[in-house]
Amino acid sequence: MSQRSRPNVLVTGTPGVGKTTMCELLAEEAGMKHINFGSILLEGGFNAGYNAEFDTHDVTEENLADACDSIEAAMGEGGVILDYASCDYFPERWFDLVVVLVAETNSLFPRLEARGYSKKKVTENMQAEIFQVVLQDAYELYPNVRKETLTSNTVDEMQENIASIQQMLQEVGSAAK
Ligand code: DAT
Repeated sequence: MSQRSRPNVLVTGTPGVGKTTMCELLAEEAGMKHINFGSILLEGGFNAGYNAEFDTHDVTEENLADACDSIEAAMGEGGVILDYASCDYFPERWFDLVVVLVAETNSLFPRLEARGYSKKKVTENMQAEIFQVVLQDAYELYPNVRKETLTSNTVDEMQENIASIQQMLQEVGSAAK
């Protein structure tokens, strides 16, 4: 049973949809703790080194398990916004709300290009968004948690999303799981 006093939310979605930008603002407004899981993998050394072919850091199952262990205490305390482009390894018991951010291809493409991603990496991420890979994973993996899909094409939409997530967090509370 969950002992946390405040709800946790997972914010997931394809790279570039706007997770980190929104999570930083949400954390500030709501007085929550923002955990960027990608940064934990990189900065905490939970990776198997840079892979030039795929322009990314390789991450093993053991790395993921260790990185999850490293945030277990914070998740147990509650009031966490967990931000990551995949949700495969996070236990359902961590979350009171799961938000999948999505963006139109016209919005996403220039954001990925602006990051200096290789053509291959831009294409992979565009395809992942079009085929709703992360969205489908989230809806399959967390059957018992409230899930919402929010579009993040414009700054106005991002601000609306921040307000509606705060409302949803009040509605879900930190249900015992
Ligand atoms: P993610 O964390 O999902 O990879 P990000 O927050 O780093 O994405 O955002 C990628 C880029 O897009 C960044 O330059 C900020 C911009 N951006 C994010 N959300 C946006 C929005 N709703 N409207 C316009 N630009 C946005």
